[in-house]
Amino acid sequence: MSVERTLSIIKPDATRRNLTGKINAMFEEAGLRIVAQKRTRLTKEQAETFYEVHKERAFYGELCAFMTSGPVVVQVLEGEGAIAKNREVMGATNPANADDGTVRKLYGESVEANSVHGSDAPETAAQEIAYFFAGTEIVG
Ligand code: RTP
Ligand code: MG
Repeated sequence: MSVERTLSIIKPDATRRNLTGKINAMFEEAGLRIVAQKRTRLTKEQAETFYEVHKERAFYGELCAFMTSGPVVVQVLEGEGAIAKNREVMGATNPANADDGTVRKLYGESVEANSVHGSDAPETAAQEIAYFFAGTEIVG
Protein backbone atom coordinates (compact mmCIF):
# COMPACT_ATOMS: atom_id res chain seq x y z
CA MET A 1 0.00 0.00 0.00
CA SER A 2 1.37 3.41 -0.91
CA VAL A 3 0.88 6.89 0.50
CA GLU A 4 -2.14 8.47 -1.18
CA ARG A 5 -4.08 11.70 -1.01
CA THR A 6 -7.86 11.95 -1.11
CA LEU A 7 -10.35 14.82 -1.21
CA SER A 8 -12.68 15.04 1.76
CA ILE A 9 -15.59 17.41 2.30
CA ILE A 10 -17.31 17.97 5.63
CA LYS A 11 -20.83 18.71 4.41
CA PRO A 12 -23.26 21.48 5.48
CA ASP A 13 -25.28 19.23 7.84
CA ALA A 14 -22.08 18.63 9.86
CA THR A 15 -20.73 22.21 9.85
CA ARG A 16 -24.18 23.40 10.97
CA ARG A 17 -23.89 21.14 14.05
CA ASN A 18 -20.29 22.28 14.73
CA LEU A 19 -18.86 18.79 14.17
CA THR A 20 -15.71 19.70 12.20
CA GLY A 21 -13.33 18.98 15.07
CA LYS A 22 -14.96 15.68 16.04
CA ILE A 23 -14.85 14.45 12.43
CA ASN A 24 -11.25 15.63 11.97
CA ALA A 25 -10.29 13.73 15.13
CA MET A 26 -11.74 10.54 13.63
CA PHE A 27 -9.64 11.02 10.49
CA GLU A 28 -6.50 11.67 12.52
CA GLU A 29 -7.10 8.72 14.83
CA ALA A 30 -7.36 6.50 11.74
CA GLY A 31 -3.87 7.64 10.67
CA LEU A 32 -4.97 10.19 8.06
CA ARG A 33 -3.14 13.52 8.02
CA ILE A 34 -4.98 16.74 7.09
CA VAL A 35 -2.47 18.29 4.66
CA ALA A 36 -4.80 21.02 3.33
CA GLN A 37 -8.06 22.43 4.62
CA LYS A 38 -10.38 25.37 3.97
CA ARG A 39 -13.85 26.37 5.03
CA THR A 40 -15.89 27.78 2.17
CA ARG A 41 -19.38 28.02 0.81
CA LEU A 42 -19.79 26.30 -2.55
CA THR A 43 -21.46 28.22 -5.33
CA LYS A 44 -24.22 26.52 -7.32
CA GLU A 45 -21.79 26.28 -10.25
CA GLN A 46 -19.09 24.64 -8.11
CA ALA A 47 -21.53 22.08 -6.68
CA GLU A 48 -22.95 21.28 -10.12
CA THR A 49 -19.48 20.83 -11.60
CA PHE A 50 -18.19 18.79 -8.66
CA TYR A 51 -21.15 16.38 -8.83
CA GLU A 52 -21.40 16.35 -12.64
CA VAL A 53 -21.03 12.52 -12.71
CA HIS A 54 -24.42 12.35 -10.98
CA LYS A 55 -26.22 14.81 -13.24
CA GLU A 56 -28.60 12.20 -14.69
CA ARG A 57 -29.54 10.93 -11.22
CA ALA A 58 -32.89 11.93 -9.70
CA PHE A 59 -31.16 13.35 -6.61
CA TYR A 60 -28.74 15.68 -8.48
CA GLY A 61 -30.72 18.92 -8.08
CA GLU A 62 -31.43 18.33 -4.39
CA LEU A 63 -27.84 17.26 -3.75
CA CYS A 64 -26.48 20.48 -5.30
CA ALA A 65 -28.99 22.55 -3.31
CA PHE A 66 -27.97 20.78 -0.10
CA MET A 67 -24.24 21.21 -0.75
CA THR A 68 -24.73 24.98 -1.17
CA SER A 69 -27.04 25.32 1.87
CA GLY A 70 -24.24 26.17 4.31
CA PRO A 71 -20.48 26.17 4.78
CA VAL A 72 -18.38 23.15 3.90
CA VAL A 73 -14.84 22.24 4.96
CA VAL A 74 -12.84 21.00 1.98
CA GLN A 75 -9.70 19.08 2.85
CA VAL A 76 -6.94 16.86 1.54
CA LEU A 77 -6.22 13.76 3.62
CA GLU A 78 -2.92 11.92 3.24
CA GLY A 79 -1.83 8.50 4.42
CA GLU A 80 -1.21 4.86 3.54
CA GLY A 81 -4.15 3.77 1.38
CA ALA A 82 -5.88 7.05 2.20
CA ILE A 83 -8.72 6.67 -0.30
CA ALA A 84 -10.01 3.35 1.07
CA LYS A 85 -9.13 4.24 4.66
CA ASN A 86 -11.15 7.45 4.47
CA ARG A 87 -14.14 5.59 3.02
CA GLU A 88 -13.90 3.10 5.91
CA VAL A 89 -13.97 5.93 8.42
CA MET A 90 -16.91 7.54 6.56
CA GLY A 91 -19.08 4.41 6.39
CA ALA A 92 -21.80 3.54 3.86
CA THR A 93 -23.50 6.32 1.85
CA ASN A 94 -26.80 5.73 3.66
CA PRO A 95 -26.22 6.24 7.41
CA ALA A 96 -28.82 3.53 8.08
CA ASN A 97 -26.45 1.01 6.47
CA ALA A 98 -23.22 2.39 7.93
CA ASP A 99 -21.14 0.35 10.39
CA ASP A 100 -20.99 1.33 14.05
CA GLY A 101 -18.26 3.83 14.81
CA THR A 102 -18.23 5.41 11.34
CA VAL A 103 -18.79 9.13 10.73
CA ARG A 104 -22.02 8.54 8.87
CA LYS A 105 -23.39 6.17 11.52
CA LEU A 106 -22.55 8.62 14.29
CA TYR A 107 -23.51 11.86 12.57
CA GLY A 108 -25.32 11.28 9.25
CA GLU A 109 -28.88 12.58 9.15
CA SER A 110 -30.04 10.99 5.87
CA VAL A 111 -28.73 9.44 2.65
CA GLU A 112 -28.23 12.97 1.34
CA ALA A 113 -27.18 14.82 4.51
CA ASN A 114 -24.54 12.21 5.30
CA SER A 115 -21.93 14.56 6.79
CA VAL A 116 -18.91 13.75 4.61
CA HIS A 117 -17.69 13.19 1.07
CA GLY A 118 -14.61 11.19 0.12
CA SER A 119 -13.07 10.49 -3.28
CA ASP A 120 -13.69 6.95 -4.55
CA ALA A 121 -10.58 6.17 -6.66
CA PRO A 122 -7.08 7.52 -7.42
CA GLU A 123 -8.21 9.25 -10.64
CA THR A 124 -11.19 10.99 -9.03
CA ALA A 125 -9.08 11.90 -5.99
CA ALA A 126 -6.52 13.65 -8.22
CA GLN A 127 -9.26 15.49 -10.16
CA GLU A 128 -11.17 16.51 -7.04
CA ILE A 129 -8.04 17.73 -5.21
CA ALA A 130 -7.02 19.82 -8.24
CA TYR A 131 -10.55 21.25 -8.42
CA PHE A 132 -10.23 22.80 -4.95
CA PHE A 133 -6.53 23.28 -4.20
CA ALA A 134 -3.41 24.65 -5.86
CA GLY A 135 -0.36 22.45 -5.34
CA THR A 136 1.20 25.12 -3.12
CA GLU A 137 -1.78 24.95 -0.72
CA ILE A 138 -1.09 21.30 0.11
CA VAL A 139 1.63 20.86 2.70
CA GLY A 140 2.49 17.26 3.49
P1 RTP B 1 -19.62 10.80 -1.63
O1 RTP B 1 -19.43 10.79 -3.12
O2 RTP B 1 -20.36 12.01 -1.11
O3 RTP B 1 -18.39 10.53 -0.86
O4 RTP B 1 -20.58 9.61 -1.23
P2 RTP B 1 -20.73 8.21 -1.89
O5 RTP B 1 -19.65 7.93 -2.88
O6 RTP B 1 -20.92 7.29 -0.74
O7 RTP B 1 -22.11 8.40 -2.63
P3 RTP B 1 -22.43 8.72 -4.17
O8 RTP B 1 -23.18 7.56 -4.73
O9 RTP B 1 -21.19 9.18 -4.88
O10 RTP B 1 -23.44 9.92 -4.01
C1 RTP B 1 -22.95 11.23 -3.79
C2 RTP B 1 -23.79 11.88 -2.74
O11 RTP B 1 -25.10 12.07 -3.23
C3 RTP B 1 -26.03 12.00 -2.17
N1 RTP B 1 -27.00 10.93 -2.46
N2 RTP B 1 -28.29 11.11 -2.35
N3 RTP B 1 -31.08 10.77 -2.36
C4 RTP B 1 -30.29 9.74 -2.69
O12 RTP B 1 -30.74 8.64 -2.99
C5 RTP B 1 -28.86 9.96 -2.70
N4 RTP B 1 -27.94 9.07 -3.04
C6 RTP B 1 -26.76 9.70 -2.90
C7 RTP B 1 -25.25 11.71 -0.90
O13 RTP B 1 -24.96 12.95 -0.26
C8 RTP B 1 -23.98 11.08 -1.45
O14 RTP B 1 -22.92 11.19 -0.54
MG1 MG C 1 -19.15 9.25 -4.49
